[in-house]
Amino acid sequence: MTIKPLIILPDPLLRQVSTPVEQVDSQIIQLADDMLETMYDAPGIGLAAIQIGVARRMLVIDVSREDEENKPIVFINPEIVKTSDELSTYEEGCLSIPDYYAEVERPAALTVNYVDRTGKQQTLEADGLLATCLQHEIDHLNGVLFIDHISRLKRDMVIKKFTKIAKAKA
Ligand code: GNR
Ligand code: NI
Repeated sequence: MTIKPLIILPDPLLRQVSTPVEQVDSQIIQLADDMLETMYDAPGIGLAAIQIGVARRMLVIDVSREDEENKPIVFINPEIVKTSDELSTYEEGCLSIPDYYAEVERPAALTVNYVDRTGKQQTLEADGLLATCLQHEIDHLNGVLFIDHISRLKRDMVIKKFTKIAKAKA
């Protein structure tokens, strides 16, 4: 397992649409394990493959509390098949947009079909933080960031700030 460097805004990779995983082979399992190690190291509660530069439809999540044992979940080719009419608001952050947080409203619950780390088709019903995190990660697979769900003024300010930082480092 390897900790990989994180892709940071405004890297255009974050806007790329990821492609489906065709087969869960040893390379994909290795990628999932690297993603988990990178997520725990950050630390974060979720990570999409594109955040370490791999444009495949894969994400990992662990929303267990610190005083609980780890509950890693690997989602391959996730598809949202149902969302609740009820909405909920969470303060979101993103490992690719360090130290910026904003409230985002999303469906409070959803049902997701996906392939697990063993190649088996699964269905999961989620609510609470897991539902929010799943939607945040599935957005990444489509090149969408949580700042796309806030006001244009705020979004433009964040992008401007991170563009400046990237230029100063270049
Ligand atoms: O670590 C993370 N925390 C978080 C908090 C609220 C809503 C979504 C998230 S996901 C984020 C990690 C990340 O950037 N995943 O793409
Ligand atoms: Ni994110």
